[in-house]
Amino acid sequence: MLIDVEVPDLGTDGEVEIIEIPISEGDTVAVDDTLITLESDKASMDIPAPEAGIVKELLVKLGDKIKTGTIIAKLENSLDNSTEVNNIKTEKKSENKLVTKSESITEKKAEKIQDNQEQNIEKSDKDSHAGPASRRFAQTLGVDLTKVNGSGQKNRILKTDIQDFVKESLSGSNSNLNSSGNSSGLNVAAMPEIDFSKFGEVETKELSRIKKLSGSFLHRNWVNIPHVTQFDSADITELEAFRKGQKEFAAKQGVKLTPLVFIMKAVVSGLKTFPSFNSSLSFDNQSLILKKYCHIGVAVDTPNGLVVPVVRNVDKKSIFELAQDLAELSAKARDGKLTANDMQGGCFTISSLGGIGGTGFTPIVNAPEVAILGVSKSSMQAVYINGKFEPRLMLPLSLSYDHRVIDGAEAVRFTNHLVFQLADIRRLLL
Ligand code: CAO
Repeated sequence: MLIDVEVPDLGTDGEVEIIEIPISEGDTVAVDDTLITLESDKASMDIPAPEAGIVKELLVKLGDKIKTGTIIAKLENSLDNSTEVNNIKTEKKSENKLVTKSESITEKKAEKIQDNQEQNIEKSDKDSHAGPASRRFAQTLGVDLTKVNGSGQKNRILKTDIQDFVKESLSGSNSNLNSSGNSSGLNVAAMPEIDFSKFGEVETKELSRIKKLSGSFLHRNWVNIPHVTQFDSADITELEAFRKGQKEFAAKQGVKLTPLVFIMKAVVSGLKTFPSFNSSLSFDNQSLILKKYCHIGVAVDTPNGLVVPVVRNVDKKSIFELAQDLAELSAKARDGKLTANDMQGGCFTISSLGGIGGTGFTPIVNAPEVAILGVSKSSMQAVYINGKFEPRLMLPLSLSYDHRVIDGAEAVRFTNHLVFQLADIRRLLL
């Protein structure tokens, strides 16, 4: 049976604009599915399908102005496929009541439709301009509408905008899905804007360009990567004795030897022994890209903020060459002269705060790398060796890693390896 679907009593004689048509001819709709959305000055309202069926003809288009009684579509009732046309007319029994004449729609059902419509009437939200159907759709998917850009008239959010938003979220380019939805996205309350001058004198200083940039990368990495940090400490008593013994010789070669270059060599040995540490996840997160080169990023503290220049081919360079590279890159960094190329292509990062202090920290993985080594200040400790305490210079290490790529056991093997290499750097030659 073909039924004419009319606009029910809108409570006004005026015309109202069609702002959304989520269906097309040929679509199958269930009872109460939205056929069109109307918007007046004050409210928007969905017109639902009175019956389940197939939309045989759509008689209106986006932007049309229609009023109570306008026939908007011809619907083929799914229970009866005859082509007989039955007009289901809306009768104004009382103000704001929708009742149909058709025998196929009972009084009860008509009331249900009316209830549904009254529930569907919502005031346009100032922050997210969306109709009831879009709102319900967003709610079902757990989407926070304030995060969705509307492509409809007056930036109205359409269902397709919500679909696009979800697609984008699933592809990993944003993580704004509501935690009540099926996604694992975040639903974090926004920071309130606080007037600190209420509590005392303040001064506002703009963040440096580097801080703004690195802040957004750090935040992205912190939120997107499941981090775990593994702690250990390496006995570098012999290493330090050797380093100090070579200081003069190094100075004659024009370089300054610090523990960092030895740590870089130990890390390279670790990357060769545990290749998953020298890898990146593919864009779709389905495979691991293993790198055959060893470029190591070194975090450098500059007056304008943190930068991470990359020392190339660390596996192929001598300790002095590395010290030279490190001195050049950190000078360039502090002078603000690093190029984009100087900061690209790293396989693994070392963040050394040992020259400053601290006993341990949890560095943030520098994506697309999968691990980062934090180095804190070495100190003399009483270490129990062969039945007695001995004074040993211990170097605290903290390895943060991407748990999607590296398991805890592998991480401990990696730090064990670093500890083993640093305890006797002759092993680095093996
Ligand atoms: N334990 C004890 N002493 C250490 C040490 C450690 N782990 N690491 C370095 N030192 C000593 C050095 O040997 C040097 O002392 P001497 O002159 O007596 O030899 C002194 O500390 C200063 O070293 P340095 O910091 O100049 O040199 P470096 O090679 O260790 O580090 C660089 C170079 C560029 C990494 C460093 O200057 C730097 O910027 N570190 C900060 C990195 C950072 O900010 N990380 C945080 C990132 S997250 O915000």
